[in-house]
Amino acid sequence: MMKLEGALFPWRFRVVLGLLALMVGAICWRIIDLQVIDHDFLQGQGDARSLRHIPIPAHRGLITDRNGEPLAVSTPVTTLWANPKEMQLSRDKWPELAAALKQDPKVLSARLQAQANKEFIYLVRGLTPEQGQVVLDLKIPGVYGIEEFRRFYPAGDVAAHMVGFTDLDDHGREGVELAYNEWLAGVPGKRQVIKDRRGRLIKDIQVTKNAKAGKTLALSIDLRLQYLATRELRNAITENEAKAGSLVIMDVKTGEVLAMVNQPTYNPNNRRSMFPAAMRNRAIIDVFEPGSTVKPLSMSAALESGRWKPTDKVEVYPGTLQLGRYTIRDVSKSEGPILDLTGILINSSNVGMSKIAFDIGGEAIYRVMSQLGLGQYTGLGFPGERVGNLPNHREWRKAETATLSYGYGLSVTALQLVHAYAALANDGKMVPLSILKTDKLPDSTQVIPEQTAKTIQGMLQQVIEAPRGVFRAQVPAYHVGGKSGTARKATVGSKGYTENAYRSLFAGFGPMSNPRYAIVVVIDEPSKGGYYGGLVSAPVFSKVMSGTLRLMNIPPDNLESIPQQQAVAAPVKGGRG
Ligand code: 59J
Repeated sequence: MMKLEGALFPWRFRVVLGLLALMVGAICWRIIDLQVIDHDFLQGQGDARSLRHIPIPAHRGLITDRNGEPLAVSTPVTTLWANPKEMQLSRDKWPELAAALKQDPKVLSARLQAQANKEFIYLVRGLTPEQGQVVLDLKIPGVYGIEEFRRFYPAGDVAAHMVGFTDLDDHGREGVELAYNEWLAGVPGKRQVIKDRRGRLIKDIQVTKNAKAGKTLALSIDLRLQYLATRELRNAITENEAKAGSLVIMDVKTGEVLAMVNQPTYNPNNRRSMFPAAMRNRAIIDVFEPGSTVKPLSMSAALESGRWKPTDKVEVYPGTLQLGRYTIRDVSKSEGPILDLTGILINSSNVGMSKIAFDIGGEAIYRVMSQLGLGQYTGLGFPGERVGNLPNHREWRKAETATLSYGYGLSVTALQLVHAYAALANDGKMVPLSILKTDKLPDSTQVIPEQTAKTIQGMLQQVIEAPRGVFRAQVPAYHVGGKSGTARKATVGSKGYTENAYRSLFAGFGPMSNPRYAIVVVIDEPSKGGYYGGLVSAPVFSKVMSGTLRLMNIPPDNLESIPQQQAVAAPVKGGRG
């Protein structure tokens, strides 16, 4: 029998076996050490070392009024977010977090539980950096902060419809914020960092791309006028228990919109105030029948035709005019059976206006209205702008001709109406509209002969200053001109007009010595007491025009109109006592 070699050296065999066993043991130990005991530590270290790019937010450009007053400002804020998955491990910290966030602890834990498999939820956006730091200092695992910018609107509801607002991600949503988003937004930069798996910053390496800040935008509006217009329009709407309203002030020489306000309005700093009705920039997105406020335009067409002069006479008696089944009516009794052209405007005679319209034809009136921008895009570039409608007919029937001449059957925006009046005020020259501050006078187009425009200006001054004129539109110390209008509102859905829903209008300009500002006032459905444009809207025009002329330092051209102040009586020497 052959004996095993090993048997000859039993001690040597045992040593080798022992060594082998030790080596296997050591390897096993190392495996256990890496895979079980130090697993968490090593896993963490590996994940920790990863290179990332994170965006650097770009500062959004400032929006200012024409005098540099801030209307939209970006301030740094901290947004807090959580990794709910990670947060499941520290449930005991949830009440503390809820308290710091001033949130209901039940609501917060319900949210964190419901989103337990998510790795990202917003906790709260747009805290001040100080408020954010207080929460971050709690060092609750799974709670992180991001630096962002947030828009703040110092003028609040006063400039809301003009300026608009941005969404939570700082993109323009409405108004100028939307229309000029590219200009304002800038370009975000990039930063290279080392972050761990959970997004914690380990090391800031370098800025690979600098953020490019957005540019500043100076609007044409004057915040002082914006405040003035808001106050007067709001008061009138409250007093007359009206539904809504708009007011626009224009510089007739530069085409700049100096103020554009609407009621109701909203506060862009408070998303809870954003009801759809409050968010409408009615001055440009609501269209309406302008009624008698277009009579001066029809009158321009009459003068331009060469067939009429201001002193020509028209019979308006008996205040109605039958056109087949359709009756044209004058609402108020005229001062006499026969009126000249100025008298037709003063008495706002639909009959008189219609008779002139039949003579010159609908086409002539259409042409003037169209050239003055009614039913045309203004080119303002504002989101949601409506064009309205100015109908053209190949054959102008009498009813169509008459209704157009006194303001029905067409629809316009308040902005178009003020633009048309601005051209009348600017001696017939149309200047493109602008919502941005303009440095040089833009090119203008002569759309109405200068002499015609000047004659209309004189007639519109009479409309306000004549004995039976719209005296409520008068402005102390200045001569102004304008026209009121009261239009039944067309019924929605069916053809026809409502019995008791009106729109009170006023459009005018001043000062007459050198017209500089045009204003349109629209008040929708005044429901308390009177509803005539001359009663409801004319006083708003008066107050806003008065304030505008003063704020803009326009010298008075009618000092005789204000009663001379009584000389202060000198103290009588040696009087009684
Ligand atoms: C009116 C209209 C409706 C549409 C009529 C106002 C027409 C008409 C069919 C009745 C009140 C009213 C196409 S009123 O603006 O004439 O400026 O302060 O709504 O005439 O034919 O109970 N304006 N208003 N007309 N429709 N269709 C007068 C006038 C106007 C005033 C007052 C009195 C209407 C002085 C209006 C003003 O000039």
